[in-house]
Amino acid sequence: MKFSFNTLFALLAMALLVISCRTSDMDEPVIPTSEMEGLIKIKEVTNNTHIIELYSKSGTTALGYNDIKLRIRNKATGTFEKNAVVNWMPLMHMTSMSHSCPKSLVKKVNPEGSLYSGFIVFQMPDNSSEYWDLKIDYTIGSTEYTATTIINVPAAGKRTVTSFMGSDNNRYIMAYVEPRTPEVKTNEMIIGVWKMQDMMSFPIVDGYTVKVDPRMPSMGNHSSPNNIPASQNGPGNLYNGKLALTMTGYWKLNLQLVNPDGIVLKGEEITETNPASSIFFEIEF
Ligand SMILES: [Cu+2]
Repeated sequence: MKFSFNTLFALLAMALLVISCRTSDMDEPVIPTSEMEGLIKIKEVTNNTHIIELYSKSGTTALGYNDIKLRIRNKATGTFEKNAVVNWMPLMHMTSMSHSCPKSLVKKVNPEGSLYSGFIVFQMPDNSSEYWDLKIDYTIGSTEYTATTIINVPAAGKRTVTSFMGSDNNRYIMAYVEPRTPEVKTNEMIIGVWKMQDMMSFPIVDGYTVKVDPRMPSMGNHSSPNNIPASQNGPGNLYNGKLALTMTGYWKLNLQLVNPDGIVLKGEEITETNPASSIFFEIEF
């Protein structure tokens, strides 16, 4: 058998290709690309063992409801941890005190994937002397890890979260969740309602109703037909309703929070003499 120089060269090239593929596989582990689709990295948080990558659709964090994803890369192996049990605690450090905000549990997006997901509702913006941070505690096997990072929550032009005292003397937080991209139609609407139990715990409120009256203040304060108040399809869930938008522009979504007994805890009906409710969201599209 006779090897030509060209055959030898081709074999060598193939061998190199296989080696280089293997190497890059180890650096960037294969993960279902679908779970990362549409996500932009917010930032990386580093501790001694891991780099935690935080993601959102916009690549930023904002006042109000935030859908946040994360994955945990092992510094030593370069692979993403798939079996972590993750908890998080957002904390606002104010000059006089500290407090948390409404948040979900952190869950795996796909059982075989490496992405974790949850939401956090920042109810107030940061400023030059007061800031938010996020403490991420996670367990892999029996080992506990932690990492903390500062989260930017800039003041916003439109109101998408409201915090108030109800007539039952409970403090509530309500946040606009969907539609993120409103359209001229009857939109599926999602709103979150939480009670401030204390500075650190903000459980979801069950069994209430949120009445929404969308108005266009610049056009005679007209409303829209066929809105449906937001309610839960089960305890512990966000609230679903219908939001009818008949044209593009600025809309004020006037709100009323109603308890299971039908008592309005906060917010007023819109009438000839009352153009706006004391609690509302704002959208413009
Ligand atoms: Cu605060």
